[in-house]
Amino acid sequence: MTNMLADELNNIRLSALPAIAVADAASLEELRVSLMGKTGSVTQLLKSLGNMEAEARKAAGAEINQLKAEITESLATRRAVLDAAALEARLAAERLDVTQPPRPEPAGAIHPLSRTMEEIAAIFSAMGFAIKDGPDIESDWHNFSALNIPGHHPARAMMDTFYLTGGEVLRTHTSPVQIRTLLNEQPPIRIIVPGRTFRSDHDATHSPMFHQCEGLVVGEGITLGHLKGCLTDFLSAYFDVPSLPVRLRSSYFPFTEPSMEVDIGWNKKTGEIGGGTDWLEIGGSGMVHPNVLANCGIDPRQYQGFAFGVGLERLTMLKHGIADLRLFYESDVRWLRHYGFSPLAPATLHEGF
Ligand code: 2U9
Repeated sequence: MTNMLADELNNIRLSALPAIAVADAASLEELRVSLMGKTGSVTQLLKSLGNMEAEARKAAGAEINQLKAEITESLATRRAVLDAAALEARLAAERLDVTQPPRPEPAGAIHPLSRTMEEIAAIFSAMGFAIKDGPDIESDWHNFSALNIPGHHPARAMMDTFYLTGGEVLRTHTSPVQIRTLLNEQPPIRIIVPGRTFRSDHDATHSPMFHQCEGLVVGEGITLGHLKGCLTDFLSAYFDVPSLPVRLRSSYFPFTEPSMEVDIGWNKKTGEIGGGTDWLEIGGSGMVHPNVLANCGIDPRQYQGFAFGVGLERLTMLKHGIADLRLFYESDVRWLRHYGFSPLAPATLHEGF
């Protein structure tokens, strides 16, 4: 090895290694390129080996490669130090304080109709009723004929609905679910059916889509006394009035015989439920018509039943002082914020049952 080469190697070593040891990320890359890149000084020295005699090349090659190894190692050491420092800095900058309280996000609200359904479900569950549901689209038979409403019956006009091209209808009441239950299960049966219903009606007090909850009890020896007791317990719990006056008033439905409107006592002037001497219609009821039981394969001489129906919008409006039915469906978040219920405050009315 010539003295000249030895000096050059030494110069590179003395200038490169201390520079690498203190370089930042950008200058480290510059140093790497200037030393080991295609035209870097160490690379040039390696290339110059080609012009040497075999003997000299062996000695020089070993020295240059030794320098190359030292530089490679110090580059790697410095890079590792810089990477670790960069990671530390990032971890410090992106630190999350998990003990910080959450931002006050606007909470969602339970729609008043859903709340009413939950309350009714809670009350009837405590009385041993099961909760059923079924399809919105029904056959003519399940919605009308099975319920003792034949094709020519004027009740069909009162329950005008939306007819689908295949002959099905949007159900006008939840009663088809009771029909399905009577077809599939044996008495004793105790069910309520909350759900969406449809009629071809649209004005301030009627919506083409609305909600009902119907109930059905079928067993041996079921009487009108059971019907009145059950409705009285339900209505007093729902309106939170312990001795709510309940009156059954004679009426007509094709699927019940006898049939009765259900009224509760209130004060028409003040709107107070349970007080006063006025009566307010709240739903319908009756003893299940023998034809309906027979249509479902249940012997009406052995089994009797009672049924009832209430409108959920009406029950909700009365309890919470909501004046206009149409507001239920407008999805106005200001209305929902006012009349909605906290998801964290579940129905508690049935406490004490
Ligand atoms: C079966 C047998 C009998 C369900 C009943 C009513 C009376 C009734 C109305 C209340 C307000 C509908 O939403 S509303 O307009 N409902 O008056 N519903 S008896 O009777 C049945 C149901 C199913 C198998």
